[in-house]
Amino acid sequence: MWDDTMRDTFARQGYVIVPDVLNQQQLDELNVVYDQHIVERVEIGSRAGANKKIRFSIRGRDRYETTDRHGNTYEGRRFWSKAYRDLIDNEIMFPILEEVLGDPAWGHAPAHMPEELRPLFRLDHDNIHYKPARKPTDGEDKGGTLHGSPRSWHVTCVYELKTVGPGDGGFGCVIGTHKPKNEEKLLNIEGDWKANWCDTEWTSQLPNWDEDVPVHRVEAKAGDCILFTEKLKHGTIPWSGSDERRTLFYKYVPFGMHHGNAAYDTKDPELTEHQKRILEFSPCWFNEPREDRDYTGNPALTELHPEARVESDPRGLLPGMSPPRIRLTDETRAGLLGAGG
Ligand SMILES: O=C(O)CCC(=O)C(=O)O
Repeated sequence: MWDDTMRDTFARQGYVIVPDVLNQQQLDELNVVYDQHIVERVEIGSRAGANKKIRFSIRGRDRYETTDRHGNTYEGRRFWSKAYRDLIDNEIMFPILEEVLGDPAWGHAPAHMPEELRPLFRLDHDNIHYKPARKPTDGEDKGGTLHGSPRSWHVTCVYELKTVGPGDGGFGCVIGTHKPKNEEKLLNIEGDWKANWCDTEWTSQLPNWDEDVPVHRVEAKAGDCILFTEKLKHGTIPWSGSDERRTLFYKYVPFGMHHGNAAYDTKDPELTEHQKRILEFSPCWFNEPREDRDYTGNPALTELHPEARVESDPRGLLPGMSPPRIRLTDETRAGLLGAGG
């Protein structure tokens, strides 16, 4: 399934659709749990007087304090069901992730990461996007602004639980902008291109848009997975589908490369050992964990990998690709530079 044609598409566009990743039974199981969650959230929304723009995530799950085998403590989150847990290491997506997060040529893993650590990527966080079915008389849906940067280092699996058809909205992106040369074309467009990037009933693209960086409104069947690199400029297109939008986002990072650090319940007895490994923080890091969190209870997150460097060597990257930005405090940077790195 993951062949050179798909690799080329992913390298050129910054995203690719991996078809038929989930079968009907998996979809049914995921949708049953989704059904229960939607009912809960819609009720909360209407009590609070909120409009029908509902965006929610798995954050509502129960929390548990846990400690992993490296001594890190988490305020962990539980998954809803086996079907959701199985998405962590979905058998079709896993080998693809292993390659795009492990091979520094793709620009996610730093080039100085030792070979044996490259397969050890991690689930950093997950999101859910939901939209109710819309009628022409429903009010506006604003959608979202473009974000992503060629120096990002995370990769997302977008699972569609219902088909997204032509003109429905949902995931959109500006193809090729994961490469700095194309991103530059976008940055050079005069006007607020972040907000005005797509023509819909409620939004319009800037008239001076550069045709070299076209917007894709991505359609996908229920069960398909849209794989995209967060280097790519992407965002949410307003929803106008006559059916609901039900989308899951699983966001992965290379070993020791921190992003959002959701912190999962790594002791959940229902997780497999393999899944636990993918959820645990790496035992040491190549970029600094987030500055806005307190990691004093997490020994691994204060441990710099001995091979850490201030920059990832760009030689060996696929054509046009950018190395990951190595996020470091000034103090760590100075320390590494002082040590010659
Ligand atoms: O599919 C979407 O709604 C866009 C999602 C998005 O912007 C993100 O995951 O960062």
